[in-house]
Amino acid sequence: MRLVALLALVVALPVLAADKAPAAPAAAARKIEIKVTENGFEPREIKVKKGQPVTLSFLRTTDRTCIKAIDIPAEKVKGFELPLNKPVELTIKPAKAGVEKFHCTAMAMGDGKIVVTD
Ligand SMILES: [Cu+2]
Repeated sequence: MRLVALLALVVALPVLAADKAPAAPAAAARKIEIKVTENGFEPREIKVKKGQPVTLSFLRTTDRTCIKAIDIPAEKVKGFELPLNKPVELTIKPAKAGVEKFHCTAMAMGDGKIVVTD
């Protein structure tokens, strides 16, 4: 009886471990918080690694600027809405080193920079 239970456990363990494996990569995305205040983007410049997914968490805390939606042309992001006082997340995976700019959709203002390094 005891042997059967032990065998069942030995058989079940690798299955349980295998079940959990696919969830790991999603947790790997680094998160960077960017606020949109009366001063614009804070921080205005962020640094990321090429080929590594990064989640940008935007929180707009003011209605007094024109930054209510943003574009990141290099990532083909256009008109990404930033609701007031509600964090929104956007995951990108920069493919090459360099500087990717982000700015308000309305007037291309804000001068945000994503510095992508090798
Ligand atoms: Cu603007």
